[in-house]
Amino acid sequence: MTIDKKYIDQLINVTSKAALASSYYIGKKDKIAADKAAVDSMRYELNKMNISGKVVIGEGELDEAPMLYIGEQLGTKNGPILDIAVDPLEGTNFVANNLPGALSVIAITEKNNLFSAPETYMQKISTKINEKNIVDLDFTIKKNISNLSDYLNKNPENLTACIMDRPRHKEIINDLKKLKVNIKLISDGDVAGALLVTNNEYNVDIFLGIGGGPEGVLAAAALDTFGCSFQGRFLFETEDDKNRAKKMGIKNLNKKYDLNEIVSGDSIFCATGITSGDLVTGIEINGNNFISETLVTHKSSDFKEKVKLTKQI
Ligand code: VTB
Repeated sequence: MTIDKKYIDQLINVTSKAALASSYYIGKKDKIAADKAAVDSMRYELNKMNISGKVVIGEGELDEAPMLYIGEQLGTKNGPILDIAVDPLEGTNFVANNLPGALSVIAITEKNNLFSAPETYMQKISTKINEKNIVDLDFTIKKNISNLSDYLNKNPENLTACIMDRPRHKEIINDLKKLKVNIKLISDGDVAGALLVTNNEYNVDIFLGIGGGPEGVLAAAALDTFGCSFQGRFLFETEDDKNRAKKMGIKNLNKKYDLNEIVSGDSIFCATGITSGDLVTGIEINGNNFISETLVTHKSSDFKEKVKLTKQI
């Protein structure tokens, strides 16, 4: 079974409209309003689609954030049953402060093919290669870099690692420095960070570190089509996190997941730029029209392109 190509255009429309809605808050120092604008637009557009969609990765659970919450049903119910992961505004700080890299992101799969997880942190690693036992979450940084260096036939000083700038990454960053690996530090936005391994134009060989779990699942959906590797381990730290995970059917809380355990089968992924960043350019308003750029992947048709769209506001 595959997901019909016709949904590609419809999803580009969904993330483009959400990006436009959020773009009105660029530089307005209001993360909440920027997020709400993207969420409301995304829900409105998804509800027009002939699908029977269920949010499996969203903006929290019903009791805590009643906006595109996990379990929410979307669409006219007149169409295929799909799992949906959303991050209507990835990089709230970017929009609030007019910084590069804000995205509106969605991924869909067929029913039960997208990992359903509560919002917790996730330890992640992604690389441009798709080969087992070269790079692994359980290996030391030294072993990963040495294996990657051998595999790519590049000295560590010619490798670049992307990682979020967080105190929790101090040790990893120190290890990378000792190995003379170039480091690309990002302040937020680790969906985009993980996707920088997908094309040599970004000059990133490996992405690693701890970021949001939902962002990990979304990135995995795109990395699958690009044939890149991804591994993630959810970090359930509090008792509350552990209980929520168990309620969602997660038995082994320490499990390391390979890409295809997080996303399987066919998928479509769309990430539209709100502010311009490494991956895509931001929303441009031109009179009554707006122009969006969306990174799109569709697994079964091996489609992976950046799509520019001009639409009436
Ligand atoms: C990341 C990143 C987000 O949160 O998941 C990160 O992709 C993780 O949380 O853009 P911390 O900020 O607590 O490290 C964001 O930076 C913001 O939602």
